[in-house]
Amino acid sequence: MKTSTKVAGFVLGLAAVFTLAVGAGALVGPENTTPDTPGDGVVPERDASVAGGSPAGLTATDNGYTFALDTADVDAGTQVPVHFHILDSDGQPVTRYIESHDKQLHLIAVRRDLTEYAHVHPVLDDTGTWTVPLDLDEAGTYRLFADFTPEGGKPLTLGADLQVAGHFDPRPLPPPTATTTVDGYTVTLDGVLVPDQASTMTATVLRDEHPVTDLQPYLGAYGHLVALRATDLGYLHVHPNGHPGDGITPAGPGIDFSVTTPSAGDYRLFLDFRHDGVVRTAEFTLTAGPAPSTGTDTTPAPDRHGH
Ligand SMILES: [Cu+2]
Repeated sequence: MKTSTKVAGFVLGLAAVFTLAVGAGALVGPENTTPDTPGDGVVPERDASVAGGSPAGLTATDNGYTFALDTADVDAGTQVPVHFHILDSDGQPVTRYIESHDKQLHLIAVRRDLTEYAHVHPVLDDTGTWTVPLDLDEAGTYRLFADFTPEGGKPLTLGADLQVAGHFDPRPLPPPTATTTVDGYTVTLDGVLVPDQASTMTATVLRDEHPVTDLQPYLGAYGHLVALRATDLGYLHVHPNGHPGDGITPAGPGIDFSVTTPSAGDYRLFLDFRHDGVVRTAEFTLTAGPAPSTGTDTTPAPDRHGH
């Protein structure tokens, strides 16, 4: 069948470009730096909304696509069914997507005070309705990020708010810390976030103080790092340098990421990693300081008086 052949071509093309990018160590920055025209063999274009500009996820509509929640408010509870659509510029539900990291769409849900984080994978029906059960025991306003690539479009991350009714106890942003524990694992995030510059961050995973060297791939990577800017929940999704099975990337204890933060300020970072068959999330607060003012700036200042 012609259509499926074409789709297979797209997917193969995407896989090829993706592999090349990883091989060159170029998989840097947010997920939406993946190619916008998979299969064409063109050099991937970076999303201009990220490099040196705004992070993703700050709007519900971008590039003609809209993230529309069927219901914008629900009662607190466990496994609350959430339905939504991705609409095209004609208001029609999108039914065809290009897979990225094994999924057609990744949904991140986080309460706006940067607690209650979840990264889940909704199910699509053939009318274009996405459905996912979310644990929303804690009331408050949640930011939902839909991270996807529509067939024939570029990768996008759109954001929308979901109001969860009930008694709301906002919590302050946890103080900056580069080390955190989850389920007996201690994870340290080394490196310095510098606004507008790529910096290498290394997550090191210990279990009961022993280095973990048999991390398992989760959605095609040893780690998925989501960074949210504390002020507005601007969204960065970063994947590690290297990938499982490339012969050079170790399965821990260290996972290297190349992170470019869009501005100075506080960020909450969520690292998903898989070990012993369980995906866990380590959470950090880091502050991106001002760029170093001495010695490192090799960019000549623009000559405003030039004649
Ligand atoms: Cu995902």
